[in-house]
Amino acid sequence: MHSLITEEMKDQYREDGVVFLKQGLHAEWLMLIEQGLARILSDTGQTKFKFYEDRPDQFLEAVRNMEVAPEIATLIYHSPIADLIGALIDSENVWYYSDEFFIKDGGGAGRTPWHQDMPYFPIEGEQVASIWISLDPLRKEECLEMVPGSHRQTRYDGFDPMAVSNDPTKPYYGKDLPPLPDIEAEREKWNIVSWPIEPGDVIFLHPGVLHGGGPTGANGRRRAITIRLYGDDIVFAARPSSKPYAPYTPGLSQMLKPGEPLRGPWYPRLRPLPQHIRDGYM
Ligand SMILES: O=C(O)CCC(=O)C(=O)O
Repeated sequence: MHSLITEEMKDQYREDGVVFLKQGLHAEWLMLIEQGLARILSDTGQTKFKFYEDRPDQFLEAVRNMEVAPEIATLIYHSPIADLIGALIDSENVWYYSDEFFIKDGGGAGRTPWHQDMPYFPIEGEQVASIWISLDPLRKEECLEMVPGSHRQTRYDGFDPMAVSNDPTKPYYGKDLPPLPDIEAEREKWNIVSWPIEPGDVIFLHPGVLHGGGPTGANGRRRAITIRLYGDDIVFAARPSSKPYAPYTPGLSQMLKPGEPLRGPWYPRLRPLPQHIRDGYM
């Protein structure tokens, strides 16, 4: 458990699904993320998804970097991130769900479309949180933006990542859930929060919360990583089979039935720190 996480923050997380923590992460962990990012960018085996195929700006996404960058694995096992999230979601057991770089570089990079993460993730439960970390100082308009409390309201379909250039609300599954509202077109109707960011500041976010990412200014740079962890009450939940789960976890639906605790080779345990990880340096 972690002393930076107060009872008020836990209440706020349950209520809003969004908590801002000023200087939650030491500069040495940021240096490790930067080293991991350099490896990811030069690793041709790691897929970098370009959000806006038709635009010159660089907006790339890379997922499950822990599996290919030892720097990110070290961060996830050994930094205070798992302790911070464990305290926030009130779970002594903490597992890794995924991590994701969102890299906006070269100036003038576009928005991350508004969405909730839960429709993409084959999970249900409350004890789950993402920590969003930017390596670069950001203006409020460039930050991650969120609608507090929306994790307790309507669950919308996802957006289709292949269609963001033309229609950032185009439904991902087009099946059981209502399509995303066009929040960007009606910003004044929504209670949107964000903050100016200094490196070291972090945002905790429930994956059911509506969120989107600010664009960067002409010379802006916004290299962010989100790390998603979960606790005891998270179970496997099926999603429409027309699309793969995000991130890809082939074989998962063959191993687990809906409602079973989310355990499997994709989801290493982080807390308590497993003995084989401890043995590596003790
Ligand atoms: O950084 C961004 O622009 C998007 C982040 C995001 O969607 C997430 O952390 O789930």
